[in-house]
Amino acid sequence: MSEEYVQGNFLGLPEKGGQVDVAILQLPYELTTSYRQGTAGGPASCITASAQVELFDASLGEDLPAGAALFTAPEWDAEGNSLAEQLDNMSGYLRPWYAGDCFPLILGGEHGILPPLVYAAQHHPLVGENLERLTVVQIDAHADLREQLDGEPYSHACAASRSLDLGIGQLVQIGIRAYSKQEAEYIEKDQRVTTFFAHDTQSPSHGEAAWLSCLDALRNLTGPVHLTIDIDGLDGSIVPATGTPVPGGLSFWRAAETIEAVFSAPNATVISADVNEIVAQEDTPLTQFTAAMVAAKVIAMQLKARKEGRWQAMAAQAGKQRLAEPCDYFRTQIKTEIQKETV
Ligand SMILES: [Mn+2]
Repeated sequence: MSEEYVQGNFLGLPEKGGQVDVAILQLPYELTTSYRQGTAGGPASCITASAQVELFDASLGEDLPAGAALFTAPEWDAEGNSLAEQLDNMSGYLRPWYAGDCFPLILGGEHGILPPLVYAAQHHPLVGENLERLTVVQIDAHADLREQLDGEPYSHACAASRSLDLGIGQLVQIGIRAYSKQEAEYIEKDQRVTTFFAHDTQSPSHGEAAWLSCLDALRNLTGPVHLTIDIDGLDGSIVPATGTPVPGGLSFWRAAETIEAVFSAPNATVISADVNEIVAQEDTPLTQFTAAMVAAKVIAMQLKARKEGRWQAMAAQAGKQRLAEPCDYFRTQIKTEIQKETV
């Protein structure tokens, strides 16, 4: 714990005036989590649990924040009367954080935050309004490649397929172990999707070779990357309160190695990350603490990438106060889909 612990700030770290190098943005969004509810309180519980995370990261070789300015923004206020309006509001809220001057780390909230996040990320200078340039690396138990779940195409179970619909160039999935036949066929068929299944990487007999080839693939990524970490990608035993905990997942160290590999890729730039499906566990804070450790690892590796020249600010510091941009993409989209169905 830092000596001047500040309540409500990630890791309790004090802020540095108006400067923002890493922005911690909380999206307590919950609409479609299927098995268990509680993602709305997740981000705040993760901030609270982060008080117990050690500031020293061995790979960074320093205590966080290592001279950088962390800013924990007030929670997104979850406004919007419909699903489409909420998605638009989230996207509009995130967009100014993609100016290229800082690194946004988003805490969720259910995985349904991914499509509005990707829509906002297209405005990052390295993406330049062309989502084909963007690679999404997804840690998850689920493929999230469904067409719809219970009739809802923007369900958390469709987060990856909707992101592909938005036009991202590449999707790399890690930890996947719960998926449908239709999703398996999608993975087979769509050239943009590379999946490292848990039955390979976590296999007691051949897991090590599969894991090393996964890390290799990550280090060979090129261009802008968004890292989306559904905490249910980690083994259910360390995130038991998340919406749908699944056995057979990544150990904490495999999640950490994934983060290290993505950030160390010499020809890629990680432009943002999210840690989602965080749920406050009540008997012990294990789930939110695991999420906080994962988020702290992301920050440590971002600062290391900065130090080693793999991340540079591409715009002047825009400070803490950022006005949401109007966005009506999802309202237009969802209307169009409803019209299509009724025709
Ligand atoms: Mn997911």
